[in-house]
Amino acid sequence: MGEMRIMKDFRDIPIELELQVKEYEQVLLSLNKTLNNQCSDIRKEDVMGLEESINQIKKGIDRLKNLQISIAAFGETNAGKSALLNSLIGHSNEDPHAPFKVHERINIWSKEIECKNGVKWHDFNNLELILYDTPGIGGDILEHLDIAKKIASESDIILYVVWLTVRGDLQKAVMKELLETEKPLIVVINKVDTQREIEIKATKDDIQEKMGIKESCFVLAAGHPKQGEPIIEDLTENIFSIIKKQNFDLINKTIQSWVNKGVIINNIIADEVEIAREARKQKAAIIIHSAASAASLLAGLLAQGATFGADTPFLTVITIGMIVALGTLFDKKITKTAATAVISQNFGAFAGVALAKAILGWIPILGNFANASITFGLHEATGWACYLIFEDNRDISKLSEDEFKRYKIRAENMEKPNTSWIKTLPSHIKIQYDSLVRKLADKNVSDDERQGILKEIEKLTEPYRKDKSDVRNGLS
Ligand SMILES: Nc1nc2c(ncn2[C@@H]2O[C@H](COP(=O)(O)OP(=O)(O)OP(=O)(O)O)[C@@H](O)[C@H]2O)c(=O)[nH]1
Ligand SMILES: [Mg+2]
Repeated sequence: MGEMRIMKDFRDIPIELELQVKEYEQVLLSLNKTLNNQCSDIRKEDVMGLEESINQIKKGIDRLKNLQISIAAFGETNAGKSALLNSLIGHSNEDPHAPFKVHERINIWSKEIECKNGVKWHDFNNLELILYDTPGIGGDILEHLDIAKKIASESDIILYVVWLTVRGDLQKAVMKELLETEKPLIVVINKVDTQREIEIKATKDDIQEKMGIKESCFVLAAGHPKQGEPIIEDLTENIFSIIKKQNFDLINKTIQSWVNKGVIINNIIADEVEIAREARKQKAAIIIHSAASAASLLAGLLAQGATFGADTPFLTVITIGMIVALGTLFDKKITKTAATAVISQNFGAFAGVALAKAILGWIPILGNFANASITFGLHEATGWACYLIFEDNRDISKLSEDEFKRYKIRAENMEKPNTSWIKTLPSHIKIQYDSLVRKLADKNVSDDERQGILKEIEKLTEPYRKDKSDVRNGLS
């Protein structure tokens, strides 16, 4: 019965570990996503902090995946350490292949073999438990104490094996030393088959009183009783509960601190990105608004009978200028060809082929065909569709007409920055703004100059933009 329960506990450890690992991997995934999506708006120190957290969490996950916990039996000579370890791994001491040698301490322990006696006790997927024997202390060979202490110092859990009372000062001093390392320590009162209850209690009281060890740290055992089966169930259970409660937690604690750090930086970066994104959206709004205004201005003039030469695609240059300027916001260099392709597909899709051709100047303008407000609307829709395409990091020259249409629908439904503040600009600024928009519509202005004008508009209106107050609005 007891053995069954122990095995069940044992099996739970890898399951818990796996769940834990999955959780950390999830965090890692989102941190990596942030790292990979980083833009120039993120501060370098934040990126570095994030990288460090990611590396540390990775290390922690590796530790959890290859979890190896070492357990050392420590104590005075003849306490039954080696026999106890053999019992734990299911070997009888009479078995010539038993890995831990009973009564072979002399000449066996030397510096060369000191830490190499580990024997695998259990191996469950990602969790290995390794048992280590140590030479008994308090015997004739002084060197044994150093070797035993070294092995203990490298182990995760210490089984301090005693038989009868801890008599000498040496044992007490060493036990104190081990306790100070704050490693989990189990005091195994061994060979209980040879002791009466009163003797066991005396041993326990003696240690408890002198060393101040908690009741819960004591375990009774008989690794190699004269008669019957070894008594090792409590010990096994105790070790498992320590592994579950302490070692696992220790590693978790380390990882968790990095997870926390990573998540904090992640949030800082997310804020930085959001602020940058919102600022970019506002810049896009002023570019789109100015270009649309310039285009509708032109359309209005055309409607009133102005002629610029029927073969000149005047509206196209403004639209191209708008798309190129929007691309610049996303560090994208958009070619005139690519922009023209977008316009032809887009306008065709949005406004019908005939109107598109008219606006593009590919067919002669007839009367008031080019309506100012339709032109404004088309430019706005095109601008925001391009904005979304750039934001999605898509190549505008590789989008199908259907995809353009979908972007157009998204653009129509998206929350766009309110540009009504342009109307309420201080009058001296408004005069400059209107003059720049007129320049934008001037067919004698070169493409480069048009980009310069858009930049100028951006700068001129920057102090009056309304993005600072509602940074978080409309962000997914
Ligand atoms: N009655 C009884 N005898 C035991 C028990 N465990 C070990 N012994 C005997 O105690 C003696 C010492 O056992 P070891 O396992 O060699 O003791 P140890 O602590 O490894 O000793 P060193 O290696 O010298 O430090 C052997 O004769 C074992 O048969 C037990 O649970 N009950
Ligand atoms: Mg031994």
